[in-house]
Amino acid sequence: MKLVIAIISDDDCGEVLGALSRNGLNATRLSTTGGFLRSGNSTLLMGVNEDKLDTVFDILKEHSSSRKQMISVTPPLGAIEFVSPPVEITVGGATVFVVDVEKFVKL
Ligand code: 2BA
Repeated sequence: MKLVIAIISDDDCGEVLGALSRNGLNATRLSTTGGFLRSGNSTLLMGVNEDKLDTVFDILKEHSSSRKQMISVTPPLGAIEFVSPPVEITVGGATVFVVDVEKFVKL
C-alpha cells in the first residue's frame, strides 16, 4: 500500500474528492497553508493499493488545474523608496508525494 499526499488548491478540492469517491477511493482532507504564499490550500491523504495509483494520478491531473497568480514583493522595512512590480508565478495543479505504508490497520 502507498500513502499519496497531494497538495491542491481549495478551489479544486470538491471536484477531486467527488471523483475519488466515485472511483471508490478514500481520502482525508486537511486544511493547510502554503509556506510561500501563506494562503490556504488543501492537502489530501489517500491510502491506496499500488494498482490504483494511476487512477489517483489521472483524477488529480484532470481536476486540479494550474493557475497564474500575481504576487507583490514586500520591500524590506525602512526601504520605502523600493517599489517592485508584482511578479507572476504559476501555482501548480497538484504537488504530490507517494510514500510506502508499513502497516495499515483500522482498530
Ligand atoms: P506555496 O508554498 O504557497 O507556494 C505557492 C506557489 O508559489 C508555488 O506553487 C510556486 O509556484 C511559488 N513558489 C513557491 N516557493 C517559491 C519561491 N521560493 N520563489 C518563487 N516562487 C515560489 P507550487 O510549486 O505548485 O506549490 C503549491 C503548494 O504546494 C505550495 O504552496 C506548498 O504548500 C506545496 N509545496 C510545493 N512544493 C512543496 C514541497 N517540496 N514540500 C512541501 N510542500 C510543497
